[in-house]
Amino acid sequence: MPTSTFDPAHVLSRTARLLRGVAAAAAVPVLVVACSSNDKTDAASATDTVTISDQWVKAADSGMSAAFGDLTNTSDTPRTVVSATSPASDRIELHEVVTDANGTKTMRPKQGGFVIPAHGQKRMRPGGDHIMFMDLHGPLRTGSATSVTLTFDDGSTTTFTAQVRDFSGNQENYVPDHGSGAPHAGAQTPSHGG
Ligand SMILES: [Cu+2]
Repeated sequence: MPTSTFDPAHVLSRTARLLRGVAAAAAVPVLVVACSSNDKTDAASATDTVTISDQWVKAADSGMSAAFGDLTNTSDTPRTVVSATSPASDRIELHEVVTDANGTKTMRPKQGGFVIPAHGQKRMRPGGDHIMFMDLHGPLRTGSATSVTLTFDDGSTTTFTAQVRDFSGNQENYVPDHGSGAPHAGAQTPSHGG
């Protein structure tokens, strides 16, 4: 009758192999974690990857004004400016300018905000997209400066300072302000007899 022999050495080596197996299995998720935390450098907030240059604000005594400049995105991910604030105005909108069949330029809130392409630029210029100050607290005098804070789609923000400059061109109409009945075409826009 064969007796089953209890061999402590054998059991130990089996246990050691099992433990090595567990350790090998555990090593896989550790590597995955290491990779994903590495990838996080690509997902840096817009604050770190979007810069502005040539920024300025149009001088105005009261009412409306606008801020302009070039936004540059150095990341692999498109970024979107979704809103803006400034101590100069409680009500700020992101505007675009559209031209109707008569050549009349009109500005209106830009749906979806300002997209800055990956490794690209978003230009904000008179006659094009701009940061609209709807209701100034007080005069914006030439030579002074005001700060503007942009909020991005990832919730991060960036604040820049813009010099106030004289600028008299591109006096576009504003869509919601259609009650006045007085067409107000830009200086270079041909009259359409309205
Ligand atoms: Cu505007």
